Amino acid sequence: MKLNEHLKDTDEGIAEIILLVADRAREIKKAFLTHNFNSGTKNMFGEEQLELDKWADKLLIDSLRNSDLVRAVASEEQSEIVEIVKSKGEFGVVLDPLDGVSSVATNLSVGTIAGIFNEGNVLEKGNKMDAALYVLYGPLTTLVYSAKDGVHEFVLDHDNEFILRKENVTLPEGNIYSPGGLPINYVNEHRQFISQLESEGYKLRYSGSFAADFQQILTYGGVFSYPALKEKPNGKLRLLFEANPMSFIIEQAGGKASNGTQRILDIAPTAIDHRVPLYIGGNKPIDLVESFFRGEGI
Ligand code: P6P
Repeated sequence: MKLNEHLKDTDEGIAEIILLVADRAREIKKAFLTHNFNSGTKNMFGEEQLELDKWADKLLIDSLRNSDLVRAVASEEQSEIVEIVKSKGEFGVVLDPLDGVSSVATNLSVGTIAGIFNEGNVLEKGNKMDAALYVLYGPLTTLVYSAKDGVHEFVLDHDNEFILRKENVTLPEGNIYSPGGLPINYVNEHRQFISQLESEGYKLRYSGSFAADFQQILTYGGVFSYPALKEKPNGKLRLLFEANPMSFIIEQAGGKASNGTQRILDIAPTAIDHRVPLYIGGNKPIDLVESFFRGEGI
């Protein structure tokens, strides 16, 4: 089944935005060979922007602007919200055009992450999100989406069509842990959590590309974490562009996402560059880490 067929019962505007991102992903996939060099600029987080970052950001924002569906876009690569004043549409889109792009240099998988709000306020809590998706550019190019009707995975085939690979994906019980941040900077509760996982035989898999590491958790089960660190109490990952869309998806797949004390989707964004400590994966490890932050421990 093709992606557009699978979306036939989804809200028309949401379906069109998902298909738009899928269409641009076909172009992004081809661009890795030609746009992979430094742009000499930095994003609002002070991170080096590859030409690819800026090119993919412009490609997606221009398409969303021209769709006449979207009123506002918040992108990891834009320091302000892009207001599309003339749009007839009301949707809001949050976007990480190319997450983990530094991994392109080592030919590891990278992703495009997006969240969609029916009402255009892109600073809404994630629990107001109406759909989320990510494209993973790896040995295969896959697209995973949810529009509150389960999680569904598609793969780009030889005819450049996204074909259904797995419907109603659910998070299995598993023992992968994907720990971001340097151990030397761990806070005590996180250190206790990680050593408990290791004592239970969890296996470390970490690539430095959130979408790729998330895919491993969704496929094999376990937990991804980018925690509060001694020097970075809010961790590294961005609430709007990374944590919320993937937390929406993991909950639809039967998992959980927390900052250690609170459900990610219930956190009110304070600004577009809001960062959060992130634990995302199976109920068991998420409940465990929250018990450590409550001081209950094992
Ligand atoms: P580190 C990429 O820049 C990113 O935002 C996520 O994709 C990834 O999980 C994280 O940062 C990697 O951070 O500190 O391990 O390089």
